[in-house]
Amino acid sequence: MTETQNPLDVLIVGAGFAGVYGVHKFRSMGFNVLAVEAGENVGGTWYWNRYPGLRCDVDSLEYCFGFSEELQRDWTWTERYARQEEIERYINYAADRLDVRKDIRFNARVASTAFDEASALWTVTLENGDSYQSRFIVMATGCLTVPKTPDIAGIGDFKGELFHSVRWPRQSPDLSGKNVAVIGTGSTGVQMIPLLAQQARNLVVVQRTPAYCVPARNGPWPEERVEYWRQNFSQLRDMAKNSRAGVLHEYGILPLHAIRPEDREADLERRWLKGGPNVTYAFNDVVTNKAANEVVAEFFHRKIRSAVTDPATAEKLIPSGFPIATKRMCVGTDYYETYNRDNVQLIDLRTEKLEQIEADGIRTTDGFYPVDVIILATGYDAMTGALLAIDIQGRDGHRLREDWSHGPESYIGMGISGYPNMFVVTGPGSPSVFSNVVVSIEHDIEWIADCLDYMREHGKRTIEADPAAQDRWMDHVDEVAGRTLLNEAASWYRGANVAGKPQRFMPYVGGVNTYRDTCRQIAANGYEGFNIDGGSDARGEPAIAQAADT
Ligand code: NA7
Repeated sequence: MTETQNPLDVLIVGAGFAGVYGVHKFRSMGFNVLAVEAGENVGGTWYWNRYPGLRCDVDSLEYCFGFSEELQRDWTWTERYARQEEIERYINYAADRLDVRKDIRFNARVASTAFDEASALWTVTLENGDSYQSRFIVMATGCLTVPKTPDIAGIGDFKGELFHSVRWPRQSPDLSGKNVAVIGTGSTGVQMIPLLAQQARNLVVVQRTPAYCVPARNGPWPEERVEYWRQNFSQLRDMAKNSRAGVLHEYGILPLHAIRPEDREADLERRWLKGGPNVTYAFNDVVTNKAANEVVAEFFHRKIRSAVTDPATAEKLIPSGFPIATKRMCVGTDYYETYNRDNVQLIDLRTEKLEQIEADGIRTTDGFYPVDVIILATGYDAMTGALLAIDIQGRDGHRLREDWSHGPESYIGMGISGYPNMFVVTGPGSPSVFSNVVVSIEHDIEWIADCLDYMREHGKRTIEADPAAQDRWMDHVDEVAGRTLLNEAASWYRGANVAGKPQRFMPYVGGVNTYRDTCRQIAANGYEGFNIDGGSDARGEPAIAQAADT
């Protein structure tokens, strides 16, 4: 069944932060827009994820929409690092205030999208067979939505309860009195483990790679801080947009060698006490200079040794084999201290091999750990997982799954050669997850909106990334990552956490500020690097109806 007689102007896939803003923005420009969303409600990552301890690792005052003074003024964040419930409530508040739900179809998972050359229309087909036609599609599918389930021998034989953090039940299971195992010590594991340890009878942590965890020092926002943000929001937001990561970190401006050793230590200590990832920005060369990196890493190692009572456990928790800050820094509360509890055991897979999961526990080369519950905190098929879950067919038989079989390729993260009139929000090749993702989402939606407006104004039919411009952009993405230590870690940023996934550093790390300037320049030069085609579609109508007149 085709749901609409007349094609839509814009169909958005996903109703997280990007989909909610996209519906509002494009609709306010007079476009006929619809979002389709697999979940029952808005929220995206913050709808699907609800595991114990889940918080955002960006300050709440910054991790929110910045385009509307009103939205900002009428909402009060309660804590420095907002809990999932609060963020989910915030997105629902924004969706209500912007009245976007009427243009979102929920419980609608997209199975495929196909571009038709003759009509220059996309057909978007849902899993239930319903389909829509649209002139433009905007993939707002999110970077961290598709769970990665590990292929561990015997996992199917486990007779207890098995949960994945990304699909945590709405009714959180009662773990009190149970023997629980957590597999994974990334951001998710680090947030969950201290809370699970308080509930469970025994907690077994299966660690493949130890985490670098900075203390959150979370707590209620002082009223004057909230008020300061309320009064100065636009300026502060602009500062964030013009920063390296889209966040108001305290970016060190000097390299390691320019700072005296005693001053380095004092500054690291000050930043550690302040909490949050600022400690990894103490020098401006932490991710580009091995010596600077090691100074910060050793500072962390000392902190771990002083937090953990048992020296053998402390050694197990000390990361090795990758530079600090080349995997996502974890932000936690009492993470290392949790290993001082009598009911917590740590399996370090660097020294002990996981042989298999059995009906009632986990067997390693060192012994058997009986458990009633296993929680997989094993992460996501990040950045490309949600896009490639959809069968995307572009021009001339292009299929994204094939085109990206050697790794994702895009032009400024938003356009892909072979896929006209399709835009990706926070796609690989853009700062995306290497930034405050809400700042990046807003940028991308606004850039796409300007582009749609340009297409309408000039009566253009299709816009598509030029293959040569895309190649040059990807060389640049590789080159800026290559100037850092970031390729030295087997991180999800590189796709290294998913077996068989091609490895390429996916986010653009040249800086949010630089990226925004580049995108602005591309638009100012008439969408340089994109091929723009035609004046009308096959039926002799302008590519986008002059919706401003309606
Ligand atoms: P991450 O950061 O990908 O962490 C997943 C963890 O699970 C990590 O410690 C993995 O070890 C571990 N893992 C994955 N597969 C296995 C198997 N087969 N056996 C043992 N351990 C395994 O995901 P998160 O959900 O914690 O966080 C993702 C992002 O969400 C985070 O960075 C924030 O941006 C928000 P590995 O490191 O791969 O050796």
